Amino acid sequence: MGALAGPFQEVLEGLQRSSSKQIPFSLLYDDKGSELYEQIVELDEYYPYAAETHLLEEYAPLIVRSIPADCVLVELGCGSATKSGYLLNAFHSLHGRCHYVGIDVSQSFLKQAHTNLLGNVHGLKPSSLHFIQADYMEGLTQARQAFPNKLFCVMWLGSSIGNLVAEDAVSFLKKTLSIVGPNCLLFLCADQWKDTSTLYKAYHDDKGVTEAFIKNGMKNALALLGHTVSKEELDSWSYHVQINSKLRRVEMWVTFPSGLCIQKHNVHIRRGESVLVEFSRKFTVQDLQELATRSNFYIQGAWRSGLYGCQIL
Ligand code: AVI
Repeated sequence: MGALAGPFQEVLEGLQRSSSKQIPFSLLYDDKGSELYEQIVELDEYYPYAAETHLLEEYAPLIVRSIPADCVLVELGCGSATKSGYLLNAFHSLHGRCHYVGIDVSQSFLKQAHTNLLGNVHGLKPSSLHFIQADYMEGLTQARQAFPNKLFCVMWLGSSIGNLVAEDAVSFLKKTLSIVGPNCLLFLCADQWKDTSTLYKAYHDDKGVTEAFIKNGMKNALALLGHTVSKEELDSWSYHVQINSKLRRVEMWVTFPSGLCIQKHNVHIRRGESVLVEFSRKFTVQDLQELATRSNFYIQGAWRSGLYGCQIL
């Protein structure tokens, strides 16, 4: 989907296609969607959140040894900074100091991050914490202006890179590099490609929370085109998850049994047609090598959770 178009244009472009209809995943995160996402990360089946938390909790002391002491830790989409807190704690214990910039669009998340970090990182001074309410690139630009000569370690947790197609992921990382400068470090969390059954269950949970999350995103897309979705209509849609091994991604689709026509915008969804609402890419080590190379980074260290605990690649 076009990186520069606004959401309305992106929805139009994605739904006016005669086949492979799609909507932008950003529409998933309105207030209701964000609430549902908070429930998703608590689900037993949704392993990525717990796995990443475990990895950071357990191995932060090892990970931070790769980050120079004078680095400013800059976090994209910091949320409440629960997971990054483990890294900050370890970094602060190792170096006796830690400068941090949290970037998020949500002011309430920034407040929570501030409280959590001060509570969880022993000895951290309030003056070492900075918060910027902005989108990622604007936030990075402001952070660079605030600390013009500092080495940055940009942290992007949460496996959100998986919600971008390969080209967009490369553009994103290149843009990051161009804003923060050639010597920056990147700490990126990405989910591993794994067995189909684990992947399927993580996105097709028994309680139907992910289904509600995806249908809500679809509803938001149609609302942008002026179509209000009733409860009956929403209930008539079916949700399905497809594991696309070729593209190494989990795809989340909504099917319209009776079709849908929004004449005013020339949108025609046929009976039984499906719309791709979200995908989540899962990576092999080789995929990540390729991503790094194409984005002008090189991999200095990697930590992977698995059957044998954490492995350094
Ligand atoms: C935010 N992102 C990393 C989640 C994922 O796993 O791709 C979004 C999500 N969609 C359904 N469940 C979780």
